[in-house]
Amino acid sequence: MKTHNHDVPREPATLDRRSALAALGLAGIGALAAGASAQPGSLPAPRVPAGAAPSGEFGPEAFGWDEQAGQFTLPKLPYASNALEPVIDAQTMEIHHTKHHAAYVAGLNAALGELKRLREGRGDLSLVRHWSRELSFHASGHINHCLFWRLMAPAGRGGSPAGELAAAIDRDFGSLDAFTAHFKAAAAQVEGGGWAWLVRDRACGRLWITQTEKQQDMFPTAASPVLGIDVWEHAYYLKYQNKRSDYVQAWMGLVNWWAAGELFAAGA
Ligand code: MN3
Repeated sequence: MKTHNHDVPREPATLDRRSALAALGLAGIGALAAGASAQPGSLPAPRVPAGAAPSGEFGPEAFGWDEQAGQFTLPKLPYASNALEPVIDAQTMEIHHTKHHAAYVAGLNAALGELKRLREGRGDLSLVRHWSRELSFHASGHINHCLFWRLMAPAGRGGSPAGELAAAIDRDFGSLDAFTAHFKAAAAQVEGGGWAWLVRDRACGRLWITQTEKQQDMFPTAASPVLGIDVWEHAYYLKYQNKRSDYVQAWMGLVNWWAAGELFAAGA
């Protein structure tokens, strides 16, 4: 597996951060960038909810893009593989990260490479649909997992909804309890493998709860992710077997609300 060469000079963190969020397609990037100080290497003032510490979770290292290679790499987990025990056991984390997530990275790079070959006249253009599907599935799978790792924190470390995010949850769901009940039901009822998401719709600014089947199906076009839970069986089966609802219930105690606040601000 290719890794970043950390000896290569890097752009100031402000630019890396903007690029990383731009790669995600998140709106609000201009707002983040506009908060940037002129001092090289300094972080912009993130528009996180009042009272919430900026988590800085979603810098370029979160997404593993290697600009020189023009490929993605598998990002490191932001904590030890046993850091989320007992809710998520270390073996599940290790398999999920080094096998499943790594496979999405490989599939994404393969799709990007094959589509490039087609453009260069070295492939079969009738396969565009196939490789476009591969691109969509694996790109979504990769980014979903990049977000997922950082949207979790060891129990008791993730804070709680604060500031603008907390106010938006109250406005759009009525209460945190009502949000939680809706979100857990959405996660429990994903048909097959998929995800439940709290998203901020960029067209109206409201928070919605959505499901995605597989990695990307049914995701609303203007939605910007705020919080997501992986409910593919590989995320929980070793410990929870068929009891997905038990996993979802326990998972709510791992939410990194600082990171969710950062995504909420970026999706304005
Ligand atoms: Mn997964």
